[in-house]
Amino acid sequence: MATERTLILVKPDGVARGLVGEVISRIERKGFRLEALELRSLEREVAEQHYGEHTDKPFFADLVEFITSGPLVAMCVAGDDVIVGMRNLMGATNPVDAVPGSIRGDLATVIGENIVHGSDGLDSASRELELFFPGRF
Ligand code: IDP
Ligand code: MG
Repeated sequence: MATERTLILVKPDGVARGLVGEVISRIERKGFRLEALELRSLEREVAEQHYGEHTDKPFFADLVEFITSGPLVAMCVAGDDVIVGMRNLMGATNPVDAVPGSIRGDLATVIGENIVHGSDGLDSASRELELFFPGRF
């Protein structure tokens, strides 16, 4: 068991649908802690850096377009094994495969609008937290 931090986003679809409270509530009920929270829009450059690993994917342009399409909520979430814990709370990337009980399994239907982002490892967590909350963690 390790205490970790991760970057969680409620993406523009989640904000537009009024699901910020729902997502935060699930995070808090699980026992994870909010250490930073901000409602903001993403500049294209930040979005492209955030999703840098997907630059060559066919869906990259749509992904950047979508994540910059409206306000999102960025959070630093901390807790025991929070990186994998949040990935489990979120559910599979494609809501079709996400189990009921998970955020994507309960609340989303299509892969392009799957409500939440969560860092997928220690390295991406520190890189993404630095991108969204420079110098704070
Ligand atoms: P993750 O969000 O579960 O970590 P990634 O593979 O890192 O999933 O992909 C980032 C985001 O890009 C996904 O959350 C999803 O919104 C979108 N995405 C991933 N794969 C596809 C795809 O095949 N078509 C369209 N969008 C995709
Ligand atoms: Mg990912």
